[in-house]
Amino acid sequence: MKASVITEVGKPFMVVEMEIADPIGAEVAFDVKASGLCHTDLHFATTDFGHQMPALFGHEISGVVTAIGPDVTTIAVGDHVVACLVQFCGKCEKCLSGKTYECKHPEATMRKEGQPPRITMDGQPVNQVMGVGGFAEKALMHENQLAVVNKQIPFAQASLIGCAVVTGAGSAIHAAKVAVGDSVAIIGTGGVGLNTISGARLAGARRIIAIDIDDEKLEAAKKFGATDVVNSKTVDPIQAVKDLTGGGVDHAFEVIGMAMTQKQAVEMCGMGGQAYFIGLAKPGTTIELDTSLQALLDQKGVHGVLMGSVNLKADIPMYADFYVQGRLVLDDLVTQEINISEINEAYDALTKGGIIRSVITSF
Ligand code: CXF
Ligand code: ZN
Repeated sequence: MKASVITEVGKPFMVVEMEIADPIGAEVAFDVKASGLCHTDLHFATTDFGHQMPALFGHEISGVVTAIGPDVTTIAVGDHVVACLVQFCGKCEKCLSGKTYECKHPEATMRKEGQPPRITMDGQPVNQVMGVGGFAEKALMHENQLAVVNKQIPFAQASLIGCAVVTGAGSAIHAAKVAVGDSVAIIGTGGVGLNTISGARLAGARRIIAIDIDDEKLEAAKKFGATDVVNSKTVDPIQAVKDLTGGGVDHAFEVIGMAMTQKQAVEMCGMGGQAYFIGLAKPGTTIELDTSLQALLDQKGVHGVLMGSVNLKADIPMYADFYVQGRLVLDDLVTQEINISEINEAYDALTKGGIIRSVITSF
């Protein structure tokens, strides 16, 4: 099959031929119909996070099931599926208490030592990053990482549910448990930030303040449900949020992954407000916080959020239904559809701005 590999951190993506095995156990094989270019894969390809090379990235995919292993119970041939990078065993106490995103045995979704590799290149195993490996024509994954979705949702839109939507919307709905009437600020209105806005709207937030340095992105944020927009290039975002809310928000989401904006998120919270770090920051990023008497009086909280605290088997089909019912904006997230050979150019364009998501739909 055709696939796009990274052989060394800092090297470009390169289209190559790979071999993919047949499903065994609880594995599902499917034709990839759409594969989104999430910013995380660019981080992983350009900064050393310790991924074994050669690596097959791509974790935002949808497709049609072609074969299943003998132990698969939740998915059938012909189903439309969306993948998610959250790996869970379904048996540990975390999974059984409903926190699959904190699973103690994520390795249960991978083949064991001694079993033949799922994916190879020139006979050598390829690292299927986070169990997905979506920059390829075909995929082979554990059924726990796949959800079956409504066939009415187009593949490009469906693929984005697997990461941008669950991460963004889930941060508001599940991690923050935004309640009807709450006030919310979102710093960074890229693919994930726009979905945080959607999640806050679905949860009934009264005030949804979008913050970015790009007026075009802020205009887009209004379509997703932002009630107010703040350009932090021209005004101080902390003061602006305090002015709009009479003291600060109930929930502030940082979706960029930078120390400066993480600190802003904490500072724009009102009394009892909670800050959520969603964006992936470079290794070693730190912030300083005032932990004196004021911290006790403010009663704020700071949380790291992984993948919007998603329970993927329940949440992904739910978001697909919301889209089909016209209650979740996804069409405006797909900026362009590309060929698998155009990943490098598409990531360059993402870095320069003007792109929300590029989605591979041809191979
Ligand atoms: C990432 C953030 C860093 C850990 C893996 C998941 N989120 C989405 O791309
Ligand atoms: Zn992602």
